Amino acid sequence: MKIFKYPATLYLKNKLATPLIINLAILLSPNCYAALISDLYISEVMANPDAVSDSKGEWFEIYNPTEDAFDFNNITLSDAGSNTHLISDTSPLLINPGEYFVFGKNGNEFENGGYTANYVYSNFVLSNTEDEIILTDLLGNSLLLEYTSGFTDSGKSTELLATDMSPINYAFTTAFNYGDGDFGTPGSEGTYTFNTIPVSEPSSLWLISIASLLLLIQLRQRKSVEEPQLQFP
Ligand SMILES: [Ca+2]
Ligand SMILES: [Ca+2]
Ligand SMILES: [Ca+2]
Repeated sequence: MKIFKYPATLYLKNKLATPLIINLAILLSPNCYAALISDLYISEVMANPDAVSDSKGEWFEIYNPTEDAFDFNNITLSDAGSNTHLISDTSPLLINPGEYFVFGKNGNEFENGGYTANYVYSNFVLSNTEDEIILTDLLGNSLLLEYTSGFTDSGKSTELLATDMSPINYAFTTAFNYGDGDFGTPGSEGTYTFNTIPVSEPSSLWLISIASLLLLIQLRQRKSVEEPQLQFP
């Protein structure tokens, strides 16, 4: 004799609906990006431009080594002093896997030395001696580069030549010019080739896996309840 714990509709409502809804919500969520700000690299810094003034020509570049896109909206850009800027736009500010993203002081290519800025910040200055670039999300995860004297040189960007953002792994760009003649590769590969690596599993996949596992467990439980029970006298 089959024993049903619940009528079918109730079973669906109580046992299947929640995981299914979770799965659907995750799959349909437009802002489900799994990479963290701390997974990215500050791949290049132009703190000391020569072709134009610092107030127009400073920029820095981010590289995304993960397999997930990242949205810079609601990330705070700051230093250890008073520089602070909340990155915000009406549309997603996406950096896709294996791509570069340029934060610039000035978005006008005829004024900034000739680079394309993906986002223009304010209230943030890159000192030519020592400074910090700190990007922090709402949960406190951060990406930090702290540099001291010797890190900058007039008319040359400083590029990351490894996957460890220690200042000793940065060097001046000398092989590539851009725009009005300063050295650097804003928005593109420089001397070092980064690889895209799976540093984090997409959180969406984890959630889908957990929800699917719950679903499987519940289906198995249902099956065992439905199976005929041997009755002994
Ligand atoms: Ca500067
Ligand atoms: Ca600063
Ligand atoms: Ca570059």
